[in-house]
Amino acid sequence: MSEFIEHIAILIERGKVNKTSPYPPDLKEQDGADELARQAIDQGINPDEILAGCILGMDRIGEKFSQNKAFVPELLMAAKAMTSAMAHLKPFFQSGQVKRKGTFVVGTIAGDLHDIGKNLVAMVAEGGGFEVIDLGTDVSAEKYLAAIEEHPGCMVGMSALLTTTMVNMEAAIKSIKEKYPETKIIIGGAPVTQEFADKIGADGYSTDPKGAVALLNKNAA
Ligand code: B1M
Repeated sequence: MSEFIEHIAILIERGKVNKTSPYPPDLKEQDGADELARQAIDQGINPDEILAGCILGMDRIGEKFSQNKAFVPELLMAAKAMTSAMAHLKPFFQSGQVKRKGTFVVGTIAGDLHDIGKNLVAMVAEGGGFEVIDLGTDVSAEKYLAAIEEHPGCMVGMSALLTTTMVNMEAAIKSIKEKYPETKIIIGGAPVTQEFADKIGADGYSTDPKGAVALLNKNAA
């Protein structure tokens, strides 16, 4: 990996969005992921290589988050930096020049309005090279089914933060598996456990965004 791409990875890991961003204080007035991604494209660096640098940065902060060495604000800033770099790569994705690993339809389950964890999973998945279709919160089985119909071959993610709503995952999984038995479904959220995931027929469970992306990678392979 070139020094330039490693620099982009570091800026994303550190959550440095652009030159005017005051965060992190030690990088004040320095170029951020936004400027570096633009410069990389202008220099003719392959967009795949730029994306790999972005993913590496998100991967590193995701790992720190999993180990409790980084926290939600840092993950959010890294995701923001990643988004600013991705904006420059979007035209290449849209033209099909850069291949996404797959499509990930994600939402917070019916009855549940908590979305911070789900948003983190969505951001890290996008950083991990997946196209993310975020259905938002309070997502019914019907809404998941409509999204699967619209995105054939997608994987599905469900998040729940309440003991009263996690049970709604079971019915949603049942509906999806009845109509689209091949669809891989992963679940997570504070009250969810591996035991619960096994019981309701989910294909995977993760405690954090990094683990969720590892499951996506496994199922996309
Ligand atoms: Co609510 N709330 N809340 N709340 N809230 C909890 C969850 C609660 C534990 C607080 C408490 O009582 N101690 C409690 C649930 C109790 C229970 O069911 N056992 C609770 C309650 C009761 C409620 C209401 C019922 C309160 C009321 O109105 N009486 C109500 C319900 C509304 C509804 O959803 N219908 C309610 C409302 C709210 C707010 C709207 C005020 C707000 C949500 C704002 C928002 O999300 N935009 C809120 C908040 C902020 C919380 C707490 C404080 C924080 C949740 C959070 O965002 N954590 C929470 C208490 C707490 O956790 N300390 C609480 C940070 C987030 C990064 O973590 O979402 O767990 P989390 O995501 C993690 C992992 O779980 C994992 O990755 C993330 C990063 O590590 N993960 C996945 C998540 N989804 C995943 C999916 C995956 C894989 C991993 O694969 C697909």
